[in-house]
Amino acid sequence: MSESAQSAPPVTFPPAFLWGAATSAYQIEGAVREDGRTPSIWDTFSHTPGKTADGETGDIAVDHFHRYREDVAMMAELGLNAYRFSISWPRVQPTGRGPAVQRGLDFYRRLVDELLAHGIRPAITLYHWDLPQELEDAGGWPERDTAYRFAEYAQIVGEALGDRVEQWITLNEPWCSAFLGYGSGVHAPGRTDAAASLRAAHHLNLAHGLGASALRSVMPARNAVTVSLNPSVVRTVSQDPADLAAGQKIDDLANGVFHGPMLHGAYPETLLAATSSVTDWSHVRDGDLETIHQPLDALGLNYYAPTLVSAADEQASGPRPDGHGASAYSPWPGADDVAFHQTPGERTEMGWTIDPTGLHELLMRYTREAPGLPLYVTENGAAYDDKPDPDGRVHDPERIAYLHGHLSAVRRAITDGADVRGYFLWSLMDNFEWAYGYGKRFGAVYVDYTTLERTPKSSAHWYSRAARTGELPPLED
Ligand code: IFM
Repeated sequence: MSESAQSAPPVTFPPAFLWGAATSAYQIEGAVREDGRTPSIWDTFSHTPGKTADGETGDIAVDHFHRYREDVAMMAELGLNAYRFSISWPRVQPTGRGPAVQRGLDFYRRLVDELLAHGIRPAITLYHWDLPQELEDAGGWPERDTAYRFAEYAQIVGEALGDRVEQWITLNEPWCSAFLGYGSGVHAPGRTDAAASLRAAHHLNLAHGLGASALRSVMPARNAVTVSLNPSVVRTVSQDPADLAAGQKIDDLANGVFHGPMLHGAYPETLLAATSSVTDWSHVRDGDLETIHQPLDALGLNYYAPTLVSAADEQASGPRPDGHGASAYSPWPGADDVAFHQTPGERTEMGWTIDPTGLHELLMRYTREAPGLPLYVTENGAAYDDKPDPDGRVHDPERIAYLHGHLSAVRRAITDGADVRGYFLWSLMDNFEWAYGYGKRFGAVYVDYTTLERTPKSSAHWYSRAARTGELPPLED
C-alpha cells in the first residue's frame, strides 16, 4: 500500500448511507422452468450455439431461486442494509401479456419478506434484460407495443409488492438492451440492425415513462421510482474540434439518448442530426416525450470505466471496446467516423480500465443534469480471476483496492455537493456474466460452480466493515 493511502484521513459516509449489493434475475436465479416460467430472450440466446462462452446458460446459474434464504442470511451477516435485485418478467407474466402467475410473484414476496425480516431494504429492478421470448417474437423493443406491455407488467408487480418495497427501478442500463441487443448483437436477442436499435432505445424510454406512471398509479406515494442508467464518461484524446465532435457523438448515443428525454423532455438536436442517415425518428409520436419526462424520485447510475474516443482518422491504439463483447457490428449507429481507444492504466479481468475519477465525474455531471435529484450508484465493481487458496479462503486484494478507490470517489463527490444516498456493489456473488458465461467473476462472494457453495471473499469482509462502521477500512498490506 502506498504511504499516502496509509496516512490519508479516514473516509467516512453519512449515517443514512445505503451499503448494498446488486444482482439480476437471469444471472443468479436458475430454475428457468419452474412455476410456469417461460423462456426469456436470454434463455433463447444462451441456448443458441456460439452466443455465449462455452455455450453457458443461466439454467441453473447460482440457484438463488432455491437458496434465497441462505443468500439473504449471508447478506445480513455481512451487514448490508440494502439489496438490489431484479424480477424475472417471464416468471411473473410468462407470455408478456395478460394476468400474472401468482406462483411467480410468490417467489418475490417470499424474498422481500425475508429481506425485511433481516433489516435489509429491497430495491427492485423491473427489467434487467430478460424480455419474455413471446414479446421478442412479436417484434421486441423495436416495436412500440412492447412499451405498453412493460407498463402492464410494472403495474402487476407494483400492485403485488408496492406495500413493502419502497425503491423501484424501471429499467437497468437501457443502453445495453437497445444497442448491444439490437445493434452489435452481442446481447440477446442478438439482432444487428442499427435503425432497430434506435427504435428500441425510444421504446425503452417510453416503457420507462409508462412504467413509472403505472407504478405510481398503484403504489403508496412514499415509494421512490427511478431508473438505472450506465452513462459513458466520454473522454477525447485531444481538444481538437474533430475529436471533440466525436466525443459529442458518443455522449449523445450513450447518454443523451436516455437522459435527454427522461430528464429534459427532448432528444439532443445533435443526436437527431448525427443519426439522420439511420432513422428519421418518425417512431417518436406526439406526447411520447411528455410521457417519458416523468418526475423521478432519484437517479441510479452504474459505472465501470471511462470511454476514450477520437475522430476516426487517428490511429486507434487498441481493439474497439464494444461494451460487453466483440462484434463485426457497431453498437454506435451513425458513428462510423469515431475511433475508440484503450484508456491507459490498470485493467480488470474484463479489460476495463480502473479509473475512479470517472465515477466522481459522472456523479458531478448528473448533479448538474438533474439538480436536486438524489443519486444512487446502483452498480460498480470489478471482475478478477479469483481462486480459493488451499485453506478455501478467497483473497482478492485487487477488488478491495477497486472498491476503496471508487467509494473514495463517491465520498469526494458528496463533499463536492452530489447528493449520493447509497452504493450497490456489483455483484453480491459470482454469477452468469452474459455472453462471457461464468468466466468473469464479479462477486464479493465466491461461488464454487460445482457445489454452488458460497464463500465470502476478503473484499466481502472489507465491504462488511465499511457497511457496519460507515467508514472505509484501510487497504490490505
Ligand atoms: O453483469 C453486468 C450487469 O448485469 C449489468 N451491468 C454490468 C455488469 C457487469 O458487466
